[in-house]
Amino acid sequence: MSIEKMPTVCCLCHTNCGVIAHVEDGVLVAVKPDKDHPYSKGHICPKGAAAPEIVYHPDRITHPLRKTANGFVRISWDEALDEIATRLLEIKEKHGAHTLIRCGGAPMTSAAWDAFIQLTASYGSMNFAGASHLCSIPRLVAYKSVYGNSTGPDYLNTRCMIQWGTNPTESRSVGDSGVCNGNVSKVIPNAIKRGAKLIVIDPSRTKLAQKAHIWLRPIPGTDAALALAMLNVIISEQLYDKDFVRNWTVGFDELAAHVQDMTPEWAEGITSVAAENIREVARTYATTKPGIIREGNFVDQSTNTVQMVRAIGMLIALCGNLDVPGGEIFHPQMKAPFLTTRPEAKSLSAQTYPMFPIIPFPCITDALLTEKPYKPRAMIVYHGNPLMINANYERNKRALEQLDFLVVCELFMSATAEMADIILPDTSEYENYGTCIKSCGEGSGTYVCLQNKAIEPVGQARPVFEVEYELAKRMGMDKDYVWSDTEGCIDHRIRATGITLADLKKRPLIHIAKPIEYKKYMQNEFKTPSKKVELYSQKMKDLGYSPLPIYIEPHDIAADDDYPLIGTGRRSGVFTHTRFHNIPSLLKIENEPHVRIHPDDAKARGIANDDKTVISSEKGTIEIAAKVTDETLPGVVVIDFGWGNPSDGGANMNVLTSDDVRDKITGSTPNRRFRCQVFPTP
Ligand SMILES: Nc1nc2c(c(=O)[nH]1)N[C@H]1C(S)=C(S)[C@@H](COP(=O)(O)OP(=O)(O)OC[C@H]3O[C@@H](n4cnc5c(=O)[nH]c(N)nc54)[C@H](O)[C@@H]3O)O[C@H]1N2
Ligand SMILES: Nc1nc2c(c(=O)[nH]1)N[C@H]1C(S)=C(S)[C@@H](COP(=O)(O)OP(=O)(O)OC[C@H]3O[C@@H](n4cnc5c(=O)[nH]c(N)nc54)[C@H](O)[C@@H]3O)O[C@H]1N2
Ligand code: SF4
Ligand SMILES: [Mo]
Repeated sequence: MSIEKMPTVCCLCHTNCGVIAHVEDGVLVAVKPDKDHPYSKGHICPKGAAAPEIVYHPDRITHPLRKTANGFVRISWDEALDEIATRLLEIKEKHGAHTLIRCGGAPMTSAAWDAFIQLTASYGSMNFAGASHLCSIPRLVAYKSVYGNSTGPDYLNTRCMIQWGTNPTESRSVGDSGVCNGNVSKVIPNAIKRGAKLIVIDPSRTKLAQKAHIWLRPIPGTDAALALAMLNVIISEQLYDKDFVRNWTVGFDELAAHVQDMTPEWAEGITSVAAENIREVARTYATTKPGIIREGNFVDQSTNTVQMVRAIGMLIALCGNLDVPGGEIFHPQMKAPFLTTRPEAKSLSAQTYPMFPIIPFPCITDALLTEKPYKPRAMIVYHGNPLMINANYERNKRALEQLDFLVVCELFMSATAEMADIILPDTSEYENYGTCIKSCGEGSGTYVCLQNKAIEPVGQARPVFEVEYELAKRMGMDKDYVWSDTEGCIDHRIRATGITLADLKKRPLIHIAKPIEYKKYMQNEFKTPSKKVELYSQKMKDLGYSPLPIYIEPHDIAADDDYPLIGTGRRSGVFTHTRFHNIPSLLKIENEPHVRIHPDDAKARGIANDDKTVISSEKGTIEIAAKVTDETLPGVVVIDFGWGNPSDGGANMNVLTSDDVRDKITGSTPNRRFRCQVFPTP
């Protein structure tokens, strides 16, 4: 039998590398890199290559399952769909449509964003939650408040790159950059070869930090002070772009007065980064133009996320690096309205977090436990593992136990799926069509690409949009649908691009953007209330937030005798979040999670490399092996994030994290900073 080779994109992380699915006799036998893909250029990582293991894993959920007193039992699709429709209609009747929550995760394809959105809206609920309070959206809120949108870096023309709390060697995938997982795109090394400066701001000595011309190591959670001190230097030394400030900003005088006392010496006391190094970085960034600043995911998970990122946005704007070659570019965005009905219903958190577009999951935890503003009754989880990834695992578990009805659509028995009443088996990315719309930092702009259907669904797995439509029919809501299956849904979703699924089947990657235009604000202005870059935001003031960016002390700043260490987390290139810790070829590369601990801290506790340790925080305790290394700062321990699903037996770092104190604007929780103590396992 010959092997059919089908171009597609890997959807196992956000990078979406171009790959070739090798199919023999209807079986996915291998996934190989696509050398002709314009951005990933023949890169594949171990996860991508492990796709056949993932698709045919013996633990794949391949039938609808119902929870019974004796565990999960297989049921037919009709039984599953009938039961879901009946229960949801009962709940609506008894408690109201607003008590349904749709929860997602960190989607790598459009389907993963869209599934069950229409159903939830047609039902009458605008309660959408997911991981967004921990991922990218806090940043988006911040950049919107400063200059109307977020940007993508122009690596090809840049002369200075600040990589701020991001670890592209292992992860980093924000669709705009293409700088991820090792060599997927060599944009950073290539820029260095061309003479660009690399500044890394990261408490850990990552591989990237080792390549940096300047490396700053702030104490986790203190970066806002660093950014404000950089503003202080750039303003007091008049290193900013005066024409841009004069013509395109509001609030410069207020900002200048505000940061006047926020000197590098002030920030040194908070961040432990030497004042002279803060000055050097501020001067280098302001004078080596054009420059980019790529902030990583650490900024999202903080009690001061929006104000910290606003300060970073102001650095970009003040130095004249917005929408210029080699700077931070506003990429054209496709408007893709998905909902065909938008009930007037408000989301559960619309009043608490008016600037945040979806519900921060901790609000749902609160509502389940306190019944305020009301008690959610039902939840549909798609492509997410909310029990594992939110701060304060124990509290989340107690909260999810309060639901009357939980439906989880999954590939595997995740910790969240284990709590479900009904589990629906989804098709994997190789068993169904999909699309990714991406913009790339290498100059050629936005493109749409095809996630190709390479094989038929495994077992009884069914494509989610078909399932959603079947449910809508049973609930009398199908009149709201302009599609009834995956193909129809995709065409509806991408119609604003002028491309159809049929086009993509012929040509799996189609660019939809014109060559990049710079300084678009000259014609279009900035999408802020004043139409300028807002260094002072009246809108934020009106909402009761600081109109100027501020440093807010981490809630656990005070030294604590019981929990003297600061804990934070890291991602591994081998896994994605809570996924793949059951895949044999990946476990050969990393077979258990670790805590990285500085030799001084390890010695003081009698901990040697590979020793088992017990880590406790005020929220819980985990057991995990130690890696003794000076990669991490003294006093800071770094835990591998994502382990702890029932199938992997590893430790979940979110047992230790806290949701007590949150970012005032987005409800984000400090999943990257908590106080803890580490002892050797007795
Ligand atoms: N402490 C700490 N917490 C964190 C973070 C951190 O750095 N530290 N990071 C945060 C961030 S940035 C994010 S984005 C979140 C991630 O949060 P999530 O996105 O919720 O985490 P995942 O592990 O990716 O969960 C995805 C689930 O979907 C399932 N799945 C995979 N493919 C499919 C599919 O095709 N169909 C269906 N139906 N299901 C599928 C997987 O089996 C998995 O159980 O975690 C956040 N939490
Ligand atoms: N292999 C793989 N790739 C992934 C993912 C994955 O789970 N696995 N997840 C995807 C997702 S959803 C996301 S959001 C991205 C995240 O990708 P990135 O944004 O690159 O985030 P991380 O890889 O977690 O790296 C964060 C870095 O911030 C540093 N850091 C921690 N605390 C602080 C602090 O207080 N200040 C500063 N300055 N630095 C700090 C850490 O040491 C770490 O090096 O990766 C995506 N790509
Ligand atoms: S980096 Fe790996 S997991 Fe991510 S898209 Fe590429 S091959 Fe897939
Ligand atoms: Mo994320």
